[in-house]
Amino acid sequence: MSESNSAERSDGTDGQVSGATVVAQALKTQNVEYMFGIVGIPVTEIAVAAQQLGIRYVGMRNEQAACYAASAVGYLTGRPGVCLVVSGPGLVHALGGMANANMNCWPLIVIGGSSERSQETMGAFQEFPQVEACRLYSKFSARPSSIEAIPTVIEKAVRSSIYGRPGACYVDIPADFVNLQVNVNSVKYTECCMPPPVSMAETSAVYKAASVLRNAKQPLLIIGKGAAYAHAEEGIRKLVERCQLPFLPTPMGKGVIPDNHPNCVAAARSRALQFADVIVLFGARLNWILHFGLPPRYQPDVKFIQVDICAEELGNNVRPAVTLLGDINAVTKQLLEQFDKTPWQYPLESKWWKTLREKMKSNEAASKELASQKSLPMNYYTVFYHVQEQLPKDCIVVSEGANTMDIGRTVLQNYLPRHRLDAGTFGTMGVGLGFAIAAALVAKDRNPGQRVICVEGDSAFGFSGMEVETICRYNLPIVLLVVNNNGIYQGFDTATWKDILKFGDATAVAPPMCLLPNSHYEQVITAFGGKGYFVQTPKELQESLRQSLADTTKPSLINIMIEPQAMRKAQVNVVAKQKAEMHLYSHPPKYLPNRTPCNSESFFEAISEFGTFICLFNEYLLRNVLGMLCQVLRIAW
Ligand SMILES: Cc1ncc(C[n+]2csc(CCOP(=O)(O)OP(=O)(O)O)c2C)c(N)n1
Ligand SMILES: [Mg+2]
Repeated sequence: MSESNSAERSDGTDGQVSGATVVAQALKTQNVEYMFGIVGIPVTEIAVAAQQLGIRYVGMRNEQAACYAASAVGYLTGRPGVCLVVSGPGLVHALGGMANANMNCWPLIVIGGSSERSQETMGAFQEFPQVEACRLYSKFSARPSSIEAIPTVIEKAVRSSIYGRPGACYVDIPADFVNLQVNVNSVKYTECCMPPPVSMAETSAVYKAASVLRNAKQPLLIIGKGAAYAHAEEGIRKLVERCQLPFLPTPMGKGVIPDNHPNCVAAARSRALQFADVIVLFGARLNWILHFGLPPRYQPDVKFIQVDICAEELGNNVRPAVTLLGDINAVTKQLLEQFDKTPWQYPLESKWWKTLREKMKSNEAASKELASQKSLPMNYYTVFYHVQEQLPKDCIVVSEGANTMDIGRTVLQNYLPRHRLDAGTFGTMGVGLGFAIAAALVAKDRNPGQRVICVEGDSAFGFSGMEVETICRYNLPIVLLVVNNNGIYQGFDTATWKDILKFGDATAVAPPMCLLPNSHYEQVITAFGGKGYFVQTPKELQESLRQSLADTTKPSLINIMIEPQAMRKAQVNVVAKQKAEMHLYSHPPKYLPNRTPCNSESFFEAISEFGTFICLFNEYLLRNVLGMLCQVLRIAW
């Protein structure tokens, strides 16, 4: 591997350079642009050295959020961001971010300070087996053997994070390296690693895939975030339009082709999955988000064509009809070549298209009906329809929560690739503010004027809420929306909350999903100089959104009060209903009073990946709470 001497580049005085500067210079040589973290012993000097070399340093309020932010930079730019953490607890906090990045297949570098090597096993300050701890959460985890070895290890970490399936990598820097000086000429900086090599699928497999697709009666393309990461938007759009195929984005695949494209069948998601006979997966895994590719959510004989960068992914949970191993962008072009040679178009007047269109129409009508409800407090749909009306087309949407994220995803449109970040494959709450911070930094540098809209459930917001201070400190172009239903999935209004408390201490009687009703989250941002709004009506929501988007001088937070018992819309879904009934009646909740099965359709409906679970949960919640209240009332009687 070629190396370049650093003599002119390092800032060593008297021909000496510190370990901290070597770390920073090695990262700079690998084109790392952003570093997030929290300083302390022994990494403060690394952050300072990084800043001196032109790496942007963002001080966060918790390493978890810092790690989420660094990983989002990796997804958005294709170059890993760095998360810098102190030893022991700092590193442990970052593990959540590493796990999340690895699950999402996003590149990330974590640099952890660690206790001095001479004190190892002695109970040193914040001593922890960091390299071992990171192995489970990363693709590569190592400690350089000397200061001179730091550049090679950092190059390997950066390369590993972006080659093959992207992921998290860890580099451990012992405290005694940080301030130790070595001769500047003894450190060689490994050149910036090359961009990942582009691999293509076997020609025979491409040919077979095209043939399977041509013979499909009810085809469907599924576009995952792997396609977004691979910048495959142009090719996939051409394929969709040339062959007139229906497509479905996964949550973060949204925007690879705009959501308002006529071939997008997101509004008929369950129907499309359940009856497709050939499904092409572009960078989308058959995990829980896609119901494992298995019946009853799919036809038992559905033919999957899997396009993925990772060989180990091919064949997970199903036996695919065709596997196309390679870079998604390159493989899409290979497929397009087949349809260039022998053009083919799926008939737009087919029964399949008709079914999908009808289903989309009825689902959209049901959402619109809910959105138009005038009752107060507002429901989710009313809120999101008003947000959608004012959402800038090029904004980045960050979202987390359960109902907030799931319903929001169906209403809030994405028109551009890599413009949606959410709880992702790991379903992690707490990612929102870190992601928004990363997206806003990248936006500020590359698309000045672009806004980040961060749509948070009230519970989700709480996980990393103190990052509002970070947002204000760096004056980032973020509008935070907290969709406040006083709880996790659902909550109670103030009067009910007070009634519950009459029966005992909150730890004994408050349902576990409750949060304090009527919380004024907007005051969190005003504490730091941002603009806060407390809204209860559509008019207040519209006005606060208008003002927040018009004000480019400071970030804002809109706390939107909604009906605490608001739910997703009802839909007839026999599968979910059966599953829910089977589960509930074989696992009766503890407080369940004897009663006949509830036949309300609404509890058993599911339209997206959280659907079945949420339905079960709503039913569970209702039964528990009602049952518990009955019990409590009986006792009080
Ligand atoms: C790190 C983590 N902890 C806990 C959970 C479990 N969980 C799933 S969604 C959720 C919060 C949902 O409430 P909220 O954000 O208020 O959204 P809502 O459904 O009320 O709109 C929680 C705690 C999780 N997914 N991740
Ligand atoms: Mg909530």
